[in-house]
Amino acid sequence: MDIDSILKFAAPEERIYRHRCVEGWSIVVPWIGFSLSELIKRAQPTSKAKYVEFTTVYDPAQMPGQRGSVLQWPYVEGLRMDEAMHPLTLLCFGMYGESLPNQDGAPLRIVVPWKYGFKSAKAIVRIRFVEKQPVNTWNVSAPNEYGFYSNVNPNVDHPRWSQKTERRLGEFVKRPTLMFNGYDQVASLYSGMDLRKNF
Ligand SMILES: Nc1nc2c(c(=O)[nH]1)N[C@H]1C(S)=C(S)[C@@H](COP(=O)(O)O)O[C@H]1N2
Ligand SMILES: [Mo]
Repeated sequence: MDIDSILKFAAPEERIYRHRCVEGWSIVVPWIGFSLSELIKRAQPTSKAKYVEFTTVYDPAQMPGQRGSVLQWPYVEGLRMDEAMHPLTLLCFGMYGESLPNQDGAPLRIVVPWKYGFKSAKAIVRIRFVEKQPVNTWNVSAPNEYGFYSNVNPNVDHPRWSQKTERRLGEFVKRPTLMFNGYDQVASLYSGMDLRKNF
């Protein structure tokens, strides 16, 4: 599927989402896109597909940060199929009323508003449906600090800092962090799961 046909799968929507970084700051962003489910439906994965894996651009000539080994490149992220199909999961190609700037993940990224920011893979070049849980880049880098699920959760601290509060960019006083970043409608995806173990 080429980018021009993907962009025509559904009408673009503006979605104003809270974004909570794992490092304790947050921002509200007006994204443009449509539900990732629109693309997945057209790809027609079989019932063997349990997860979706996103591989992103690796181009050290253009992206000097990739010349070092801060992380294992390319940056890879993943979602469980039901998370990827959730209507809140956005396939994103714009923000602030304009097309997505390169640094925010042009031409295509995902935005998963109830998870920490690093789950929202930018500059996607390949999407695969897989049986096994994808290995995500930050989890490879520090498995005890960054899990696969990474749902925003004020009750599960990062090993090096509290996740109970956050600083909204531009504000001085910290605000309380909300479970699932306030997107309670996703809670049923995790019923019966120990979110302390599956951090
Ligand atoms: N391809 C790619 N996607 C990525 C990253 C990255 O390094 N490479 N960083 C992640 C992290 S840690 C965050 S906080 C968000 C930042 O998105 P923004 O640059 O639009 O603010 O992108 C995520 N997606
Ligand atoms: Mo981040």
